[in-house]
Amino acid sequence: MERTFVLVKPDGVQRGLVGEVIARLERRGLRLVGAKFMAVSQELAETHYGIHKGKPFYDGLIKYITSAPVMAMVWEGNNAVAAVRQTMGATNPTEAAPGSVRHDFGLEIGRNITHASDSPENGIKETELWFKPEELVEWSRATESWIFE
Ligand code: IDP
Ligand code: MG
Repeated sequence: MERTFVLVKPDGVQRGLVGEVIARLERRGLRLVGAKFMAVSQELAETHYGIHKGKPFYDGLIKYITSAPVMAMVWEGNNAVAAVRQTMGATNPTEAAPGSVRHDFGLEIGRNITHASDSPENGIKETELWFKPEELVEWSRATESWIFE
């Protein structure tokens, strides 16, 4: 089943939105397989956002993501990557769909509350970067067949 890596970024944590983000993903039907509340090292931040190195917002982005704790999570489900990106909304909160997390709680692209993997390949890559295998839990819910066809 597809896995995607999700972060509640420092602004989301500071603003007390960890529970809100988790509640939305749970309600959507996704299955939580890993979670940890943690500080982000400079090295981890630079690896995670390596693709953005050299862009004008890169230094600010690294500063932002290392500025306070984050809630790192892995969620699982059919089409989990697309579903979570949709629940989070477009990168720029003023372009995010109404009802999405970034729309409902954000105003600026540099304070957009969450991260979510943008492809199934990156879902795997980012999960491996942030979590050790033993930190992930394989389990199933009694409701599984009412959520997955
Ligand atoms: P994503 O988080 O929706 O995948 P990306 O384009 O991968 O968006 O950018 C990573 C993160 O970098 C964004 O979530 C946002 O926090 C930050 N970012 C992207 N573009 C800008 C910008 O123009 N100014 C400030 N921050 C930006
Ligand atoms: Mg991205």
